[in-house]
Amino acid sequence: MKKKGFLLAALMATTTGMAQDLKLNDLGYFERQGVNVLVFSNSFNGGFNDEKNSGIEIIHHGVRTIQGGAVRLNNTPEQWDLVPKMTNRKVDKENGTIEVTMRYDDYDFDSRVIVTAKGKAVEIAVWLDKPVPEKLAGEAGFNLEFLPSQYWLKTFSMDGRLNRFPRYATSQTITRPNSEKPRQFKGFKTYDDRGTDRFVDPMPLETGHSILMAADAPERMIRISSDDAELKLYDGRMLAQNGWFVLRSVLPKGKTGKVITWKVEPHAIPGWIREPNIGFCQVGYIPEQPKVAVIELDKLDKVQSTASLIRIKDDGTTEEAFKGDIKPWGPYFKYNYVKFDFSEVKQPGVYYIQYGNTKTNNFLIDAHVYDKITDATTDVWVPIHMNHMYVTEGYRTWHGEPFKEGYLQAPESDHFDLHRQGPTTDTKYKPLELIPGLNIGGFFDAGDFDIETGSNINVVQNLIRAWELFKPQRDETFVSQEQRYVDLHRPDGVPDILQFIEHGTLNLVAQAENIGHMASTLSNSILDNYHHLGDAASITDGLHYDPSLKPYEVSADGKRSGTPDDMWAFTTRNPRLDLQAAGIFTSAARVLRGYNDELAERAQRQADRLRSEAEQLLKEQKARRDGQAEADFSWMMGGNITNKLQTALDSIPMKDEAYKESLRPLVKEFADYVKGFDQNNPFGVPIGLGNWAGVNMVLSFGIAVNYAHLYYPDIVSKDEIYRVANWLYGCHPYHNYSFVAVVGAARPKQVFYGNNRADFSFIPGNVAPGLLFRQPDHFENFDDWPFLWGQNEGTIAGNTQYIIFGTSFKNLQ
Ligand SMILES: [Ca+2]
Ligand SMILES: [Ca+2]
Ligand SMILES: [Ca+2]
Repeated sequence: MKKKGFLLAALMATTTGMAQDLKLNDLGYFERQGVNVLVFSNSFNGGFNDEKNSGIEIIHHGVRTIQGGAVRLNNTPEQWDLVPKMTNRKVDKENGTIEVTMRYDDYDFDSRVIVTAKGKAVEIAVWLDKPVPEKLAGEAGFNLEFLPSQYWLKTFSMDGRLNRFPRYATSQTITRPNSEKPRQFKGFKTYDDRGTDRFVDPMPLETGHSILMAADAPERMIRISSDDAELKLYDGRMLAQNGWFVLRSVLPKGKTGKVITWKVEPHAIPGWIREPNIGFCQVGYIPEQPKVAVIELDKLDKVQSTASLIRIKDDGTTEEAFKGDIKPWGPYFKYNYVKFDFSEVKQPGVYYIQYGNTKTNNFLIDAHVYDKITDATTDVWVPIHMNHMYVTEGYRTWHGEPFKEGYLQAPESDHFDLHRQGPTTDTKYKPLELIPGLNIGGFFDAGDFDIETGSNINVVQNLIRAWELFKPQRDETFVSQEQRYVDLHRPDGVPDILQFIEHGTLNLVAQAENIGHMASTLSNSILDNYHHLGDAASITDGLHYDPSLKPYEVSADGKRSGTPDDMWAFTTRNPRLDLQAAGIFTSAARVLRGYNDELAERAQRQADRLRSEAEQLLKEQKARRDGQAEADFSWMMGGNITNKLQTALDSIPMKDEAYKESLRPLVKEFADYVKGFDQNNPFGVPIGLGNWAGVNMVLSFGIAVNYAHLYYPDIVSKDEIYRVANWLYGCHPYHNYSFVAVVGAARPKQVFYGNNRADFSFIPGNVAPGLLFRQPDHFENFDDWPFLWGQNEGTIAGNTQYIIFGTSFKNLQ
């Protein structure tokens, strides 16, 4: 494998270069044992703006605790504050420096940082070729951000004055005129000033020239000093719950050249070796399946020759049930991997793995371990994400009924969540006119509360697939469309999956009927309520927006308000989306007939109409754009072998034996592809390296393997179906927690990003995106900091995909 060979070379190069001083390694970052200093290996990409993943970053004893090192325009930058575009990055191996040029187009403002290794420290210097623009003087500064969950409750001392990082944000703020606030992304505002025309600005916790952080915690200890600039420490959580602690120095006015110099010295524990991470399936194993733990090791760690499986007996004592050889796999990115195969242990019981001095938590070997893997997702996560309903569980209300005022026609606009409304509405409605009937059914997209039409189509499609193939009869949810009320753990005589299909279909059909075609999304109109953290019912005031009233004023009849918080429907017509919807409507009509005939009828009517209109529109587009539409379409249908096979397998129930036989070469090709992952990486599944971790890809792969085994057990053996379960439930890099909230033996992940996302908690059944890759060689999944959505946010499309994966997987046991 090409990548492996390259990494092996890189590994050897970095290992031999290892010394006590920070050295610039072949991967383009500064390294010493226990400390990595990255300089714009990851740049601010503009996708979701400040994702707390960029700039100068420090990976400290294996944990990325510091990032955001860059010239910034705010004391405590929020997600939608402007981020600098990296215009150049120069790694000078000879002189041990990395130089980065940054630019703010909005202010025609360029700056440079030069980072140089100096013994155990790095020097960070900010250079200006032109003075700071007048408008940014006193605002622009060099910032570095510290992860709150790794620093709170630890000590710091500024110029010898002792203090402690606060567990919760309770420092002081001032307000300043909006005219002094640097522009935010596309001119949006993250805040509601309640008519004061002032914004909130945090005051520093401390100011000085030398700060020592976490002297009480050697893994986090760091010393930063500056002779030429004042250091100010802020708490970013004052403005946004996902803010970090920020250390900054304001750039001096009117100066050019080297304007700020910091010395940054992260402490390294002498001889530090990262604790082995023993990856295994936390949910447990059925007796007959292959059982292989993947052990992730520091590249300087000595490999043990054996590991043991220890049984916990009924009297509480333990015994060694199995001892086996450790088999090397080799380096994969930052770490070295070995495997421990204990497949021959088949006796049901409670076990743990012991490798050297490292013991795992316990897990079960038992025929029933997989029986409940989808229950939390179907009983709790999915119903909580039902929009336009009041959702309750026991004594707890998850959310009230959201968006009672409905949705307005979006005017032409750019949007903060990657949506656009084109120059025409493609509807009969005037901009900002109420489109009736849209506030029904549908599912919240993710940690945000919009209805992404594409995702909602996926949801209905996923649920229909699970229903038609496996008919899950589970009924643990009470759903009343008439009362707009959902109660968890209260059976009502109707299978829940059927009710979820109905709920998704209700919104999609309402879009087709009332808009005339599918909306791209039903989403927030203002950024200030898009970043909402809490009860969905309080995102808007539930009253129709009336521009004739003053802001915050309510009409005498209590039905209208002057607050422009109503949601918008983005209605630019996309005939391909209409075609997808038409497909879903046909399937939904088939499933709903006999349960909700009226809705089935409406779905069928819209399916027929949308299909013929969309085909006509595509034909016209094709004629206009000379083949472009067809090219796009064939690109969509191409895809990789997993998608190609899945599409083919999905047709089997409708086709004859000859069709099934004709697929055999494709299935054989897929079987080789599956086996190929044993050489690609130690975990045997496709691993995504994008800015959103790859759980969807892993689930697609898992579903395809399950179906391939179901239809062609002679080509794809049963042993293959455990790959994805292993990965999801704990056999993966970084840590060994199950990625599915509450599913797992002793250690599922505990912190996710969802609608409850300010709470350092989880919504049961959520599936995390998983391992986020940071360039050039670091995987991570935080379990003490929820707010990194690319690793911790569950999505409605992904979680319903998990339902098919889990349902098909269970059915194969
Ligand atoms: Ca969204
Ligand atoms: Ca039910
Ligand atoms: Ca409103």
